[in-house]
Amino acid sequence: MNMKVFFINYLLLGIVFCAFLSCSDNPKEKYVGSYSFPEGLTVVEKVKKAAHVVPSERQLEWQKMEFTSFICYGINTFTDKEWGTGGEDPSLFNPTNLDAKQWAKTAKDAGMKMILLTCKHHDGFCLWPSRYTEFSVKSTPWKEGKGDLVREVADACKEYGLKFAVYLSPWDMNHPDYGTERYNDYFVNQLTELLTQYGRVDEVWFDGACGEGPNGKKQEYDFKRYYEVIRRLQPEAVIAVMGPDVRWVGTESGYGRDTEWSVLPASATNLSDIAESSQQEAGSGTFLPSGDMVNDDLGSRALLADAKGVMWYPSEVDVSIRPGWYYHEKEDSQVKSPQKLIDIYYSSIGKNSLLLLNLPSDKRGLIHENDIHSLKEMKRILDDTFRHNLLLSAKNSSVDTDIFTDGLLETYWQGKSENDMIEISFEGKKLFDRLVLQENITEGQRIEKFILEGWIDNGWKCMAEGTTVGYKRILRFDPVEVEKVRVVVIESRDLPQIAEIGFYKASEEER
Ligand code: FUL
Repeated sequence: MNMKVFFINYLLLGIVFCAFLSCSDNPKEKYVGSYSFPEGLTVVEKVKKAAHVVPSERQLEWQKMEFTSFICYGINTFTDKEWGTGGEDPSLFNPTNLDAKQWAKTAKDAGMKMILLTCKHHDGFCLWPSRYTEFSVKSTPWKEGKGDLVREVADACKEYGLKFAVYLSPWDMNHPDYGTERYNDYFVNQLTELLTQYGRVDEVWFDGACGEGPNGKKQEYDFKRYYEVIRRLQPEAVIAVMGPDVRWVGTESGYGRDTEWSVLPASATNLSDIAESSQQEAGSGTFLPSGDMVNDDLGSRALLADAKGVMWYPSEVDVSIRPGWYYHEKEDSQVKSPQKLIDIYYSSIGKNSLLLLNLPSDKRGLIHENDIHSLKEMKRILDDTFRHNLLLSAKNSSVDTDIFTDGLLETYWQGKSENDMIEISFEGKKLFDRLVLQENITEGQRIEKFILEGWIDNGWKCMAEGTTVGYKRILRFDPVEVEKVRVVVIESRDLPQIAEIGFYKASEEER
């Protein structure tokens, strides 16, 4: 071979190799938690970068829980109020038959994975005997002041294999230091008690409410300091709502958005803060996502175009099984029906959110029979719907369908372009009206638009359509009987990666 041919051959090989690199999806391109856009990126480049932002380990574990329980309990339970005043007589707190195991069993039986307890609500009353205040269970007749409800719930969670989370209201209507810097010390002391005395804590939930304290002053919360304490003492715990790991969906109705992104634009200041305190690692993650978190559109291409960076900030839907967050006897007849809870399930878990459902315990210290009945029915009916994935009887597919039913995000189909499809043939005609999709979010959230098509009357017809998928998306549509379907990704931030697919026929009792 002469030198010229040798050179040309190598040049060609080089070009082919470079072309391969530039069009292949580099699986190693991952940005944990957040990514700051370099100057001069085009919208398309920004969108592609956003596709490679992935959850931190703690965020991923949190997301996989899907369904969790909130328990609002405290002095309000005994005064029949939603918000207290901080001036209540602690001796009013006197549950007659409190059984934290009944709470844990109820949550476990319903398929929930964690209990979040209101250790202190805005009134300042503590469910544990804090060393730093007398306004707690230790000043009550319950167990002659020797009780510790945080311990009882944490222990019950361990016994039932549930995770445990703490709600500690920064707003405190009782503490005399509220409104001064000393209050931040008090708050950190309380946080430290909760994070060191009860074993593992999986989520810390800070409410956004900031009202006046006993002196009529408002407090400047030192969130950065609070986050540091949590990261140091419980590095696996996510910090929710007023925190860097989990975002409030924006309503308390139980209904999430049709388009729910876990990767959102982040503002400039916020990005430097994130980099500094490194949300990626075990940093404190001080942040401020850009824009209004209750808007309908949180992640469109138009928003990304103006963004300085992006962050993984998934949505949590909190809603109560009753009209109020606390137990009120008059609401015993207003417990949400199983069908309403099922609708909420589809509108939260089925729309890329985690569902945090409040089950307020009553004055006895028990979750009321009516609430348990609704929950049990919800679980029974949903189990019935999702008992059998029709994909298990697929006979032919453009992809090996085993990867879609193994429960693993890490085994997935990757499209060859941003609009690609998977075709599936069943053994004979199948009747169904639910489609479940999951993206491999360990490599990012990408799908922006998809449709489900069925082979009907010798042609492909649209059966259902959706926008974002994320961790989980469930579509409900009128029952159709088909032998062949295809899941078509129409638009995606980068090559789509689908990890799980399910086709189901809903139980008649859902309606
Ligand atoms: C709200 C609070 O004001 C309610 O009392 C309740 O705790 C709910 C979960 O969050 O912001």
